[in-house]
Amino acid sequence: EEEKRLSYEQKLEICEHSVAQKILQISLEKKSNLIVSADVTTTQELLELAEKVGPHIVALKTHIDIILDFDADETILKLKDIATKHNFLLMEDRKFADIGNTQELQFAYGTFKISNWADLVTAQVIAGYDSLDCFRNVGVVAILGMSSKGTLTDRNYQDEATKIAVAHPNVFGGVSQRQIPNELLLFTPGININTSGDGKGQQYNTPEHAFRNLKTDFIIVGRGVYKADDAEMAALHYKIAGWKAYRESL
Ligand code: 5FU
Repeated sequence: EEEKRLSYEQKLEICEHSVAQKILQISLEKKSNLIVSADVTTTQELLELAEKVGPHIVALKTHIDIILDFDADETILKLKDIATKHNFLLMEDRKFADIGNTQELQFAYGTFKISNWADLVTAQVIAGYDSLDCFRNVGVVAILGMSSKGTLTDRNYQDEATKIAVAHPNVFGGVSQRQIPNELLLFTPGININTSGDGKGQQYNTPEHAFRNLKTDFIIVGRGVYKADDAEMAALHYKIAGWKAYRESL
């Protein structure tokens, strides 16, 4: 079942979703396949990190509900300006996991109004195909497999989840620690060059593993960047390592 790794140019030909097209174009323009996970807890830290890593990334991944002082104008308008300036997308890692009607409310209402600003969101597919219908005007990255020790996303779950992801027009990508079909873009978290775990169940691999063995399209790095003494240098380092590993996997 192993498929040949396609280049970003080849993926542009087969991945028709508008968000897939956008992120692939940004990759080629910036020679980057790096997504930084901005798991910081204040608006100031979020904006400062976005400014620093912005030139090196294709997307900034957020967990917007961990921001202590969230404010639609202060947090989101400013983040959007930085994203426009440095040409990256906003990926909200909400991991929706409910029935369609509830997800529709969580997506558009409440404090965070994710539908107003996110270019792409993550969603579980545990509730089935129809639960993904609500994600209009956004790209969905389906959670197919998780990076943590003991995850329940075994081979059978992943195969069934992948069928839904491939079939649903709102879905253009998947998160996994395994290779997935070429019509989806693969996003791989659990990447860190300096350590193999965090003592809380997270398991890390290198960019080389992700590109060579999983044939991933994008690596997601959190603490490896935002905990570094110099987050900008760390982002540059992961960007270069990711691009080199991609080129070598072709
Ligand atoms: F779907 C997943 C997964 O399987 N593993 C993850 O680690 C998502 N993540 C997210 O990527 C997680 O919620 C963090 O936001 C980020 C990884 O951060 P780290 O600091 O690089 O471990």
